[in-house]
Amino acid sequence: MKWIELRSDTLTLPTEEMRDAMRNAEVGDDVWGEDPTVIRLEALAAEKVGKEAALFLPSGTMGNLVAVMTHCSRGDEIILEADSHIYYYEVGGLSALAGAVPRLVRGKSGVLDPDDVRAAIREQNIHYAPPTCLSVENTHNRGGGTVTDLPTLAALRDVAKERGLSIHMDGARIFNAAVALGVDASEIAQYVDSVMFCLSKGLSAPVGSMLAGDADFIARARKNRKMVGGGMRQAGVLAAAGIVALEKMVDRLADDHGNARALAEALADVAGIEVDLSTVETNMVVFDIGCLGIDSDQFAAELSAEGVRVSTRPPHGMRAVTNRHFRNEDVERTVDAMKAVCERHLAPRRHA
Ligand code: TLP
Repeated sequence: MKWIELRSDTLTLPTEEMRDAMRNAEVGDDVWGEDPTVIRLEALAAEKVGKEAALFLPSGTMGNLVAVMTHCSRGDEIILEADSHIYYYEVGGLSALAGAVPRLVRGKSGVLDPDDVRAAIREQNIHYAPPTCLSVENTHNRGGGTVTDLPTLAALRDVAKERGLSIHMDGARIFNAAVALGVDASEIAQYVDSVMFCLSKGLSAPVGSMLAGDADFIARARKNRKMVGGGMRQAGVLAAAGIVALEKMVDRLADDHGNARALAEALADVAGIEVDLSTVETNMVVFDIGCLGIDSDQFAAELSAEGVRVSTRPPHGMRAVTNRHFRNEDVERTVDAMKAVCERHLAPRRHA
């Protein structure tokens, strides 16, 4: 049976072109600054987001951690959306390792309201941790892949600057946001001082994320990356795949968005599934199965037995992430599998 894999776009496999590029990559010791392929990737990444410089890291988590370490001193306050990946899914590294104190602001499906952020930045007082950085996630994972648009980003930037804060973007999926908005990623990134983005999600590289910003910021970030063990020696074999990701894999994200939309619209008609179509802006479909009387883990296990894998958002939330291995013709099989699971639980209730 061919699996339908919707747990995450992180599960995408490298393309043949990436494997060829990896095999043939020219390499050197990147800690010594001598890996020509890493140097090429860093220059390309900086250009794509319109920044002076960029740094190659093994993961998005390390990219965000290094960004927080570089923006904040220990004990500084960082303002984040309440369900942001940095806060929710990165093992508390922002505090445990970077020493930053999170101050959370709840957005609408992950999108921050600049007025709420302004209200959260407290005037300085002897009692408070100094607010130093604002972090914005675009697209927003737990929000359902939602996009923060350019006017909102401009307003968030203005709020941060009015109060002397730097601004970081967790842009793990910035290219999904760019495709959804129909703009270059650099137009999005112009509003932030630093941006982290992943090569290993919808862009299909096997490993790697980038942190971009001005040259001084990236020089300091490079030192912090070394401190947390992210200096990678002959990393050109990985960077080579990243170059293919940035050059060849961005435009096709539109297919993932179309497939997510088609899947969401079909799921909206399935009894037992609740989906808010207004949040389906990119490659994610978040839905709720609470009315089936089972929890997320059980739903995922039963769906897996039908050949479809999705991820869970306990207690009753589910997430499906479209990616290049999921084709338009897979929508029907996916929906049929979901219907089968729902029916199994709804039918006895109807007869009760
Ligand atoms: N997200 C993963 C899981 O960690 C939840 C996924 O499957 O979506 N920022 C954002 C917005 C992310 O979604 C992720 C990964 C990261 C950062 C971290 O990237 P990695 O996995 O490379 O450390």
